[in-house]
Amino acid sequence: MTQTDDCIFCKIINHEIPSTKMYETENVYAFADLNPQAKVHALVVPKTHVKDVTELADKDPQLLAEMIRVAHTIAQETYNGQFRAVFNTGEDAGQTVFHCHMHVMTGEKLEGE
Ligand code: IU
Repeated sequence: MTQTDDCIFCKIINHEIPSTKMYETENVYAFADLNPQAKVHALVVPKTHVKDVTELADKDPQLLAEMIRVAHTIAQETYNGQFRAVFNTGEDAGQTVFHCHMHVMTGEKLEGE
C-alpha cells in the first residue's frame, strides 16, 4: 500500500469520493469544505501527497505559491479578492487530515483574526 492509498483527500482529488469542485489547475485542486466556517470555505490542496505545509514548503515552494494564487482567484470569483488562509499543521494545531490543505475563507466580512 502506498502512502496515498488510504488518504481521503487523494481519493477526492482522484474523484473516487465526490466533492464540490471550486477550482482546479494542473497541480492544485480546490473543493468546498463539508463543514464550512464562512460563507465561502474552500480547501485548496496540492494534487501530490504531502503531509502538511512544512513538507510542501521544503519540497516544492512554487506549488505553495500556486495554492496562494488559487485562493486569490477563488476570493475574486466569490467576493472582493480578500480572504483568510489557514494551514493547521500537526495534531496539536487541529490538523485532522494529513494531506496538506489550505483553508480559504471568504465570501463575507470575517469576524475575529
Ligand atoms: P483540518 O485542518 O485537518 O482540521 O481540516 C480538515 C477539514 O477537512 C475540515 O474542515 C473538514 O470539514 C474537512 N473535510 C471535508 O471537507 N471533507 C471530508 O471528507 C473530510 C474533511 I474527512
